Amino acid sequence: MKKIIKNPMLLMLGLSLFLVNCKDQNQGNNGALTSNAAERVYVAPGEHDEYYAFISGGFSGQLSVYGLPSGRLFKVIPVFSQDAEKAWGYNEETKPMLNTSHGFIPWDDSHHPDISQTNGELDGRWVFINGNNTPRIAKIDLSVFETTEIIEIPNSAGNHSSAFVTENTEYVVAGTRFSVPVPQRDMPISEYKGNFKGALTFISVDPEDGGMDIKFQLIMPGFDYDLSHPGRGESHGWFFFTTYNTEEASTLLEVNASQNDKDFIAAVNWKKIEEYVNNGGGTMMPARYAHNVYDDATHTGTSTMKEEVLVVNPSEVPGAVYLLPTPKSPHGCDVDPTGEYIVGNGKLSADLTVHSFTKMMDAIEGEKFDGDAYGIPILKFEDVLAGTVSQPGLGPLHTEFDGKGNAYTTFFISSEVVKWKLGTWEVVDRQPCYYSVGHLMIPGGNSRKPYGKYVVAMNKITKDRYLPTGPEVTQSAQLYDISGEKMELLLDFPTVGEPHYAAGISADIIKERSKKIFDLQDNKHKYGITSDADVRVERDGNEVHIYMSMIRSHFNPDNIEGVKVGDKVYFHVTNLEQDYDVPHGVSMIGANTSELLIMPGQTETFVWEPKQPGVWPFYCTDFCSALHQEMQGYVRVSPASSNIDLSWSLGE
Ligand code: RUQ
Ligand code: CUA
Repeated sequence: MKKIIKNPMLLMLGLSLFLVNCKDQNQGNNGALTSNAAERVYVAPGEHDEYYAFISGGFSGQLSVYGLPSGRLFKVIPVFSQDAEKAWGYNEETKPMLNTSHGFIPWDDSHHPDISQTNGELDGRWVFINGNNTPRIAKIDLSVFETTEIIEIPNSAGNHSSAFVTENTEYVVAGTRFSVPVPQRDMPISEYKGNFKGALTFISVDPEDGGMDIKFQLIMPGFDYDLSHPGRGESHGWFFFTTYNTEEASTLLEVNASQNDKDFIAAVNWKKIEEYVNNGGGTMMPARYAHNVYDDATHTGTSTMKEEVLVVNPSEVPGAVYLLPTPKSPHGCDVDPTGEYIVGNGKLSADLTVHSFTKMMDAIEGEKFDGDAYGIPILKFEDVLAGTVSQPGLGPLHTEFDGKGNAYTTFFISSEVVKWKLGTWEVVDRQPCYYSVGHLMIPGGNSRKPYGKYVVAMNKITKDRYLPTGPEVTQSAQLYDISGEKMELLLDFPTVGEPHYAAGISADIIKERSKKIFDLQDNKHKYGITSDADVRVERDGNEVHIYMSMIRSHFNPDNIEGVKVGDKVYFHVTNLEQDYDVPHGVSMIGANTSELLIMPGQTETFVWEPKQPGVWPFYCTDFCSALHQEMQGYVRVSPASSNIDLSWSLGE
């Protein structure tokens, strides 16, 4: 029997949850709510917000788009989960996007969005986000606000230290949370130690079209890799990952993974490994993973199954990986805008640990090691330590930066945001969160140039903050003004799903590039049409293909006969509109799918398998004009044995 050692921090955890609960009772203290807070978040009707905020949906699998400072929700972009509103994962065009080596997986747990960068500054081209559960990285194109690529990550599990980009978006990086057998195989769980491995995956991003491809996987020891961030400036070329469970426990981790006084931040010199790989280094290993790409010209996704991946062991590239001791089960791993400071947010530590990149390089140079783990040199804690913020709060999770020399850390247990100074490590301000804050986000906070005007804190628990909605109440975000010495709470707004990380950017960078329509002449959809002259219905065995158009306020054709029970009826519907903000919808009674919502110039397809003879209506689901209610049609379905010819018409 293993002796279970009670950890004092775990006791504190319980105690402070109790404190949080007590605080609820005395609610009514709104923190630093100043009298003109409403004015400062008020965006007048017709006016635009200053920033976009892309807030992850956690277990919803999606990404929401908000405006700041108003907190208004503009859109939920479907990423990993089917979305009936937009037919994502329901129409034939987007089903391939949710394909994986495990088959069609229409859900995931999405945590950490990150916006593409050029020279360490946000360029607003794409947002990347991770799917934790069935490891995937998605790319959202910010000219259309749609998911246009998803790549599955083999040899990975609980893809959590993801999806963060390097300074020029050379790579989007995905680290495994759970170590697993690599390659996957049937083996006793008790043989975890030394046998399970943690893959850190570097996915290259094409500078022109953003195309993703796994460049290499670094096969690390069997720790848990929790979060990561890129180096920048001087430290560009390095990537930092927090680890916990360096004990390599496979059971009762709340105790067994809290034994070591220090875990590590793993520092990875990806430039060095890239060079090694470019010169033919690494080993190709069999691995099945899906790569799904949505083509804007064909408006269609394609899923390709890949069969191998390039793996690299740290021992093959001496000098590429080092371990920085960091107390105690660190969660967030955050790098300041200069690239000098690497903050390890030790969940179970009373102090915040900050490492220095310069000192790390000196220690490497001087070969001052403190042993190794599976051959990876461990640097001495004192040699790499820049400083500690002492006793700033309980349960530090994540840190962001304002670009003015300040850092802001969230404390889950003591439920607050704490502002402290880089270099002097003194705490200068603290504000409560309502309640149990996880991540926080300063627009541009993960770049060389943060916009240090607001911080958004994302809370796990809201209890009494809003009207109750049964046992499940909303999660929330809170907006603080950080332009002055003291943080000021301005606004509380509910979120979709559970927000983890978010990414914010000046609206000006994105809004000019936002697409208004798809050019009909560029529509290369296999079943698309560019005018009413091409409208038709074709039979191919028991498949019926309807080439249909839609324009205010009719479908063409709107009467179809000759369909039979047992047919598979494909509605390929093209929206002929070329006006901004005029989508049409289409839905069919008894169709085992959602409606389609088709943008101007776009073609989408749904399948209907009629089960009963009759005359069945379809209609437009999006209120498109004064005669929207007239936008409807009929399909006559005859018994399987009938010999009624296919025919179609409009206005006859
Ligand atoms: S992790 S708080 Cu993915 Cu911190 Cu959410
Ligand atoms: Cu078209 Cu409503």
